[in-house]
Amino acid sequence: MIKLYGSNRSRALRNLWCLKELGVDYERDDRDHVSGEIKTDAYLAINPSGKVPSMTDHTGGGDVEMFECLAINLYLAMTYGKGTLWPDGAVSQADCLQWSMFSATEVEPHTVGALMERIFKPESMRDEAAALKHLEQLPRAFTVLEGVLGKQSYLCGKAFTIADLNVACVAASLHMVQFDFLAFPKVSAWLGACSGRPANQDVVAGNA
Ligand SMILES: N[C@@H](CCC(=O)N[C@@H](CS)C(=O)NCC(=O)O)C(=O)O
Repeated sequence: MIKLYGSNRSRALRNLWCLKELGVDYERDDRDHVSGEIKTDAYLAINPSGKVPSMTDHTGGGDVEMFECLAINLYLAMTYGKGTLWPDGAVSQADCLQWSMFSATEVEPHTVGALMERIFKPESMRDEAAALKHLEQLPRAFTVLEGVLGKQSYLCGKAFTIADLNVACVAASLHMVQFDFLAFPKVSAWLGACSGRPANQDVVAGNA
């Protein structure tokens, strides 16, 4: 059985979306990352960085322990989503890795940076100039996405894959800081289509 660690207030939501897309059974351990529950020795043995999410998978006697939400999603897609979330063929599979790394390195540092400065830091510590600096970096990445999505419906072609999920779950947080998608109509429509999928809507509604 798969076990996912992390509350609905954390990046575990990204893995829940993936699990729901795949329709596989899983257990939850919804420990909160603002408590000491993720710094215990038992938990640190699973995730030495003391963060959530983490995932274990003992299906069929296996012994998988993982952290890093986007890598967990890649594992889940590779293992349980062959031919759907994990497309056939080395080129499409490499594309999934490319977009997941793009999400983690070109998009997420700036989404998180902006969210920290506008929402998550205590009000007295927020820095609007730093938030704007992060937001100013994003058009470069979104111009890349706009170009690809101008030619095809999804990042790897005609079908929704883990590439879309791993980029959309990061980009979607920008709605919390009122990022203006006006200059990126293709990205905006694609993000709406990804976020509106029943699996994600289920997670957003708290049914996970
Ligand atoms: N790169 C990690 C980041 C994980 C992360 O920062 N998780 C937050 C919750 S969303 C956390 O556990 N924070 C607690 C801490 O930093 O001590 C991932 O993408 O999974």
